[in-house]
Amino acid sequence: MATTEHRTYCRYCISLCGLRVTTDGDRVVEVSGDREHPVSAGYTCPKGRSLGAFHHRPDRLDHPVLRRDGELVRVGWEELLDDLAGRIRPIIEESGPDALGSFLATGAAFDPAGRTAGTRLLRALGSRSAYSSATVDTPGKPLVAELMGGYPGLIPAVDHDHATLALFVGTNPVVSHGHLNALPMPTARLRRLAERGEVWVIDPRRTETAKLATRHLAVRPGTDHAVLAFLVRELLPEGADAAYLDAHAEGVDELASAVAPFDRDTAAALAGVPADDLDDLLAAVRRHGRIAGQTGTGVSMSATANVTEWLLWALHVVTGSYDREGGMWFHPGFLTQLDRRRLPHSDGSAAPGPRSRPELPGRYGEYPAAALADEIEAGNLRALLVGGGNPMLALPQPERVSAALSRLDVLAVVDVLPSATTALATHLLPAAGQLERADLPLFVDRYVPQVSTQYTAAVVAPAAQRRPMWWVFAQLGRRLGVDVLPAGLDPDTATDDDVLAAIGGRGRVGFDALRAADGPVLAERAVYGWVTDQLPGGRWRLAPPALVAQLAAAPLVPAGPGALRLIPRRQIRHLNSQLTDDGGARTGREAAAAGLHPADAGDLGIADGDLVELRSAHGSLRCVAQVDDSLRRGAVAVPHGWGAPAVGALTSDRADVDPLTGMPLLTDVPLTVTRVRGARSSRRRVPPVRTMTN
Ligand SMILES: Nc1nc2c(c(=O)[nH]1)N[C@H]1C(S)=C(S)[C@@H](COP(=O)(O)OP(=O)(O)OC[C@H]3O[C@@H](n4cnc5c(=O)[nH]c(N)nc54)[C@H](O)[C@@H]3O)O[C@H]1N2
Ligand SMILES: Nc1nc2c(c(=O)[nH]1)N[C@H]1C(S)=C(S)[C@@H](COP(=O)(O)OP(=O)(O)OC[C@H]3O[C@@H](n4cnc5c(=O)[nH]c(N)nc54)[C@H](O)[C@@H]3O)O[C@H]1N2
Ligand code: SF4
Ligand SMILES: [Mo]
Repeated sequence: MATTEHRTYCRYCISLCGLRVTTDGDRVVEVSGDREHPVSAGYTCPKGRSLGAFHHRPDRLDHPVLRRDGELVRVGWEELLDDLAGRIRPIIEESGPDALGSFLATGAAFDPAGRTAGTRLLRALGSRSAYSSATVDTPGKPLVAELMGGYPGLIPAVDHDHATLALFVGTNPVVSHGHLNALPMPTARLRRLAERGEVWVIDPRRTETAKLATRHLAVRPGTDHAVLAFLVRELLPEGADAAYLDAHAEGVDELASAVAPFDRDTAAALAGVPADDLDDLLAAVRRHGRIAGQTGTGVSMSATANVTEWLLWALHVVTGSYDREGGMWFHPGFLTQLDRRRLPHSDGSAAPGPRSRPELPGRYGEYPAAALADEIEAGNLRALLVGGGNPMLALPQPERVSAALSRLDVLAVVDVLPSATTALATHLLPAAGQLERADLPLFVDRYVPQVSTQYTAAVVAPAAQRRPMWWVFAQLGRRLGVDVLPAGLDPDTATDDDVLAAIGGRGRVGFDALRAADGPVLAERAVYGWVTDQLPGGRWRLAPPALVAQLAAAPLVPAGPGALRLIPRRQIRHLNSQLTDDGGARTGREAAAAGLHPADAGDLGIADGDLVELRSAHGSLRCVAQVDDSLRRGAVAVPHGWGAPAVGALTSDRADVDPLTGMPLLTDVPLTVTRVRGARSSRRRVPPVRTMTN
């Protein structure tokens, strides 16, 4: 058997694990971790290892498909693109360019050529209706970076080589492999941190990460800000890096007033943790002097997302931990090289939202996804291009989203597999998957824990009629009379490499050298000291008025302390909605269940495996209960991405939206849980959630 071995990297999550893929002709016969990879060193998770199976899945989208008189018809690319352009053209003529929108999400973040083409298409046509998953994931993070540091793209990264005190707030990297800080080989990296010093985890669940930590604070959901405000309050008079603050910060007094209400007892009562634990954490910060802390979706999806992120940043600035060894460095990106540029400054102000939701903030060239259904219902958005996203299961209120998407004149979906969204498509465009295209991690290389990148050639040629997403958008653009590709490239003749060279050719190492390396290239393990000098006026703004106001408005005592609250969680074998439907083969050990603390379950007369109904102010769903003693009492953990239960039914894109970012609140949602009567007899035991972490 003449087999070939390829070096590539996984594009499911931001860890970008290095892979060795063996092919035999057009068959992928083996996928394993790349032991020589400088960041992932042979590590992979079950998702990455399943990429060979993914490539050959019988349900992969292979042919362009058109919905004609309600029937799905397989057509050729020419016919599909001509039809699509022919339907979009009159919509733009009648309703203006904003009537054409895009939703480019997780799958597109890992496909820079495709995402760039999608963005350029919309821009060239003059449409402002760009949406993505970033506004249901983490909009508070760029906002805080902008308000405090003058630039939204500042991404603090844990100094894994020197930090002695690490703090993980609302993130479970052992399962997720990180939020904006990737953690490939999470167990090994966390153990190394814990051996060197202390690792603290703040999470209502005793997570897989918490189990590797030295300490765990099981806070009440939505109250992280209280813990951080308490720390800042106590550190300002004792434990702050006064010299750093004098030289590099403004607003110290305003910050001190803002956190003044969060004394030890207030913070402990609000967060629902023993005050002694807060004393211990404070003592740890004073002892270590520096801290390396990061948040995840447990924070970024909450009502207190912005203030928590702000106070974590403030904690770093107050202790002189930012941009310095032993704390957090800022990731300049291998390809983006922010450390070699002059950063433009901005102040966090927003453009108005779309017409139906003008109160929502437009930022970074996008509207919040919370406006998507309203814009369609209002008739403002008539055609939508979806690339690498599944809005049906990512957004609140799936029933409403479904009705809205079904009303569109055009729903064109570029994807690799069928999804809840492709099921509604008028035009289905089969994309080349991650093994079928050359790539560079242009938009995600700033999340990996070192300054490195990797070019990959396509491991196998695109099968069937699958095409790169850049080609799809460029061909559509050509039919609509606009040039989409950079550098004047011709969509009929350009290659993946041509497009990548045009968009990612300005890295530390030129595109040709990256391509010649055909594997990972490590530039530095960390870069310190490039941000502080570039701050507006040379100073961190410690007390942005918008955040001070949000903190002042946050309650100081828990609302309904005994009530149940929905919290999110992730599971190892699927990524959002991807890989949840795997013919049962690999996801069998994961349950789409609602986790409940044993005492809460007992109070409600619920046993493991019972069918339960979850109800919030926004909707309800039914699923199986899973009694789980790793949860804090009151927290009900429901994973997202499953079609049933579609947890979005419990959340709202209208009622519960953060005013500064337009982020729908997805954690700390009040809810009731009841056993569905008569269901016990048909009770099915849920297999235990076994976390595979390698
Ligand atoms: N296996 C897998 N990996 C993934 C994904 C996936 O679906 N599966 N999704 C990817 C995506 S898109 C993202 S954005 C990242 C997210 O990465 P993470 O943010 O690390 O996501 P989670 O693992 O859900 O961790 C969130 C944690 O927050 C906790 N939490 C909930 N509410 C609160 C709260 O109010 N306060 C605090 N302190 N904690 C809270 C939850 O218990 C949970 O442990 O993961 C990525 N990686
Ligand atoms: N209630 C609740 N809701 C949530 C969350 C939560 O924790 N709780 N999490 C939120 C978060 S963090 C996020 S990021 C969003 C996720 O929102 P999305 O990004 O919309 O969700 P995914 O399910 O990851 O959808 C990715 C799609 O891309 C496709 N895809 C994969 N690879 C490729 C490719 O190479 N090319 C193309 N063209 N397509 C590809 C997949 O098949 C899939 O259909 O959901 C959010 N919604
Ligand atoms: S952790 Fe898993 S999904 Fe993420 S890059 Fe590595 S192999 Fe892929
Ligand atoms: Mo996300």
